[in-house]
Amino acid sequence: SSAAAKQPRRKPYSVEIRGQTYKTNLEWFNVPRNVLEATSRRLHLQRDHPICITRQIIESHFPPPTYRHYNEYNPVVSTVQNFDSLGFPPNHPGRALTDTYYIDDKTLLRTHTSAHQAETFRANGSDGYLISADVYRRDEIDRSHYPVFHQMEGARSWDRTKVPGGDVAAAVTRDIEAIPSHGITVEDPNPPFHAERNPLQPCHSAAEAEAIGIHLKRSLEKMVVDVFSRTKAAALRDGATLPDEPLRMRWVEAYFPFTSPSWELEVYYAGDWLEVLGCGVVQQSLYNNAGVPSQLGWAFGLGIERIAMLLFKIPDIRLFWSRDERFLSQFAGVSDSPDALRRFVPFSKYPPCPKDVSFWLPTSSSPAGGNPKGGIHVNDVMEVVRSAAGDVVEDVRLVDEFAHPKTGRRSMSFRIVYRSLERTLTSPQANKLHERVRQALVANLDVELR
Ligand code: FA5
Ligand code: MG
Repeated sequence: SSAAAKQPRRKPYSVEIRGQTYKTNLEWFNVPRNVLEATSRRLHLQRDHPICITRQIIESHFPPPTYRHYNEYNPVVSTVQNFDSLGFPPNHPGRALTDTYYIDDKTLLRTHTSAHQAETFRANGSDGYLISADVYRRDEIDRSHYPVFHQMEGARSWDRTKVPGGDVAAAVTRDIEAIPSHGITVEDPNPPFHAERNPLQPCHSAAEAEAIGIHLKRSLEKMVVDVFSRTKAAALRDGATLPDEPLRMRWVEAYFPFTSPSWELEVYYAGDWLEVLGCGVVQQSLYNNAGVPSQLGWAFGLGIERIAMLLFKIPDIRLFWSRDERFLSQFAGVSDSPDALRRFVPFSKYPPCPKDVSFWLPTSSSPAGGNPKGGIHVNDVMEVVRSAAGDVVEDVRLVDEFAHPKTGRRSMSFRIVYRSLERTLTSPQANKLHERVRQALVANLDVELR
């Protein structure tokens, strides 16, 4: 079996995802088994799961009938849905095999809920919508990144044909006045749009874009303020003494191919600014292509895990995937009565086992940085480690990279931190896992261990 372990796992000719069979293209298919298995979990729909509870709390800020809620979209989408329909250029790095999980050259696991914007703008009979779903990205491994996570997309549109004069600014301003004020000062130093950095779209009046931006920002700020007040209330229920730390939020300018102007919202958390969402004024071409050219409005996309980590004080993103009762039981009953919400109590802190691995790259490899054809991309290493050792891997970091001065041969060193969330790893167990990782690196990436 040790010889078998050294063979890279053969790629399947077809895969089943949510009851549907997809033929794979062996040159493109790059979805490891653990990621494939995650497609059936649907944590955002699992009652009393913190991802589901967080979704419900955010949804309560964007209620029907103004916002229609979509929670069942299939994770398998086309490159047109995920990229082209949103204006991503053909050479955008997000399309690379190193960043995205492909079934075949035109079919992939969505990397964001924006993949459903076009079809939802086309079909939606409401002024707005929310889409919650699992999304998939080849990415780094640490306590706030996991290859599968959940996003919520939101959008709100106004219709030119339904307002006098065809300018929606006044209608949007009336809707802003209906948003309850949250009483928190938010840092927002930039102008509502900026000719070079964050341009107004030619089809919008300045007043329209400005009003839409304000409506968007107030709606999201109010949601974040509510999440924080729930965390605070939970702490008080636990009898905790609170550090006198006010909520701090700030808006920063951003870029997305499908919105302009665009922003990201950051929240100050544990000594650092944490990005929780991206958003902006929807590019008019999306409405035009969806057959609703008289509409205009905003869209956002947020990371549900990021909000859930703030809400429950969950320290590690892997915990969301735990089936351990000591994790799940802490949220029992909260889907029905959100006021019963408690902060997460870690079962115990198990000791970390850091281990290094160094290897020579295959001589055919390209220069540093790696390209998907010849070289080794850091994301490829991340994935081999995760596939070989599973969720016991807490963190993987490139710690050294150099070329041999004589031979030019390249070497990489990674530090892998093993730490179970559920038990203490014994030293033989950690060694065994690390050996499995080392052999998997050889088998899958053709490296030579140093
Ligand atoms: C997007 O995915 C855009 N689709 C967001 C958007 C929607 C913009 C609509 C404009 C209009 P981004 O890649 O920044 O953007 O991801 C959005 C959020 O998802 C981030 O702010 C973060 O909260 C969360 N997120 C991103 N990567 C990860 C990850 N690996 N693990 C957990 N959460 C993540
Ligand atoms: Mg971002």
